[in-house]
Amino acid sequence: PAESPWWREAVFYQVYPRSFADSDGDGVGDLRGIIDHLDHLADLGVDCLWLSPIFDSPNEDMGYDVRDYRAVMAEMGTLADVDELIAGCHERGMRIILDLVVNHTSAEHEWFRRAVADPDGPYGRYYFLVEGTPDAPPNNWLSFFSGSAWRWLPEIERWALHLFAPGQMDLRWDTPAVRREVADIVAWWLDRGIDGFRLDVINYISKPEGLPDGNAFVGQLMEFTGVETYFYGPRLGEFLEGLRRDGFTRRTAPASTPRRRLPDGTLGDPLPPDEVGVMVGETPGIGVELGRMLSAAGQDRLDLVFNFDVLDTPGHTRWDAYRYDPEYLKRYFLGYSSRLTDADWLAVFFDNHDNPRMLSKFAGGAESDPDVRTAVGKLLATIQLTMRGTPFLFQGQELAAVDQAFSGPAQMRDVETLNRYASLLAEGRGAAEAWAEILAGTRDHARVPMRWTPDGGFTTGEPWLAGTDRATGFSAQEQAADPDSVYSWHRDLIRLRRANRALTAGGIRWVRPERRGYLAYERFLGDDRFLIECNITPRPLHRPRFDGHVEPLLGGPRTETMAPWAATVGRVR
Ligand code: TEU
Repeated sequence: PAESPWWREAVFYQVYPRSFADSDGDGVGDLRGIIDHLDHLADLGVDCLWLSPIFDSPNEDMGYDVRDYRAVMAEMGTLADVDELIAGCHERGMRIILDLVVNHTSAEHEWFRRAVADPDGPYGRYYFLVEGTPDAPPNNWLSFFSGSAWRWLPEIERWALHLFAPGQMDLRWDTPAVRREVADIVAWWLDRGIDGFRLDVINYISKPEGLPDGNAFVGQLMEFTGVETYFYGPRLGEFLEGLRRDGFTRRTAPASTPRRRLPDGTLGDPLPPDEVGVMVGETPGIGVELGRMLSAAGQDRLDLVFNFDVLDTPGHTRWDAYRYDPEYLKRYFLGYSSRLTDADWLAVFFDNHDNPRMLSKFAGGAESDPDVRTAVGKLLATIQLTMRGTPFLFQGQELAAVDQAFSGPAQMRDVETLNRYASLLAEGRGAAEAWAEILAGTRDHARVPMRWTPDGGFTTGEPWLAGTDRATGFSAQEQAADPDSVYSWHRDLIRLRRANRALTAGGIRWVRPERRGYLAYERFLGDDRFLIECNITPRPLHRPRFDGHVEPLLGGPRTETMAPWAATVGRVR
């Protein structure tokens, strides 16, 4: 492919601003903190930042409940800080996208306040406000954060829909004014120089006429009654095409554009503005085929989708304290990547702010041994950064971040976690059993502050959420200084990708997939061929013969036996 779009060859890096770096000592990460650490990200070599929400919010769901889309959350800074951050990224050859949460708004958003003040007025149609009686909600849908998805508003004697927290009110996308409002928000931010958005639960936005009940069995299976009625709703494609057409096509010259980053990592002149801001869809429940319908090239809908199937071994959820089956990850990629045509493209992610760390899921507690932690951190980075697709790193992965040894619910901050704990107790589960489930799956594992220095370095105050990891050698300062660290491995791999398009735009060919514990493939483009080999087991692994001379690039020579969790990258001559 002569010139694939920039986001097919980019490495994305998700910043969770609340926990990245706090510059003013209030214990909450802020935009100035990100600006102060841009060189860490530029040195790592990532191409595009994705910031979890920074808009004004009461933080019932840590910014995923927006009160004003054109104002910055007070704890995080100001619009001037955003402008400085955008310029700082572009100057370093990086793009930046924000997190657009428009399946719902905060109940404190002006639109919702106006809707409640006049439910039969224009803003009443922005939300699902259903007349009824307090004893019977309109249907059997459940919220993802425990309890019914309906909230009774006595002052107007109506039920209001909230798929998430009671303060996250679902928008009615079938109301044209809502679609126009969202398109205007997108265009407003693109004019400021943003390069696109990650779109929060964007596949939920088209609810079916009549809001029918969910199938009780499916609800029990999926743990969320009703989800099958709206997770790929009747007008989803239409709404996405409209949002792209009316919002994401750049309408004026942005304040700045990213400088071109050359194959050797040096910086060139600013690029011309992208025709369209990138659209990355967070699409829980969307599998391979539906994902292709939403994101195949030429669809004019989304550019990339997150496929959640990678996160949990089949038959398990993040709550049941299982340890991930690495053979499943191999089957996932074998299956998924073998189903994609050139028109399709995979977003490759293992971690985000909603899930425990894949390193801990893989290592199953053995990561308390720093050598295992380092090996598994490098192994996952190798797969993620050489797999055919666009890698999305989550902050901390470059430091081999792990799950936390939280000791009780008082340490939790996540609304999903706290609601689930309360509902487990209400169901009569013992406190110890309920806590074990929460400890296994809480989103707070991934939300603890970045470790910049051996003694922390995130804040000079009390962090809003305290991490428990004190292991020596895994702060950014220590990792960046160690050529054999997980950080250096990420940086070296990203440099290798940038210098060799076989590793980004190239094809993929699996090597001896039948060999248990051995995950290996070639990446190739023209005469360039690379061999990636991984031992996805905690035991030594005998490497099969390989026809061709392999020049070692990362992880050392092609020994006959691979150490536990070892990964190697070589050029095939
Ligand atoms: O996440 C939606 C989502 O898929 C997860 O919340 C998942 O449904 C939930 O954890 C149940 O397993 C997005 C954001 O990433 C998340 O942080 C927000 O809480 C949520 O939407 C609501 O905005």
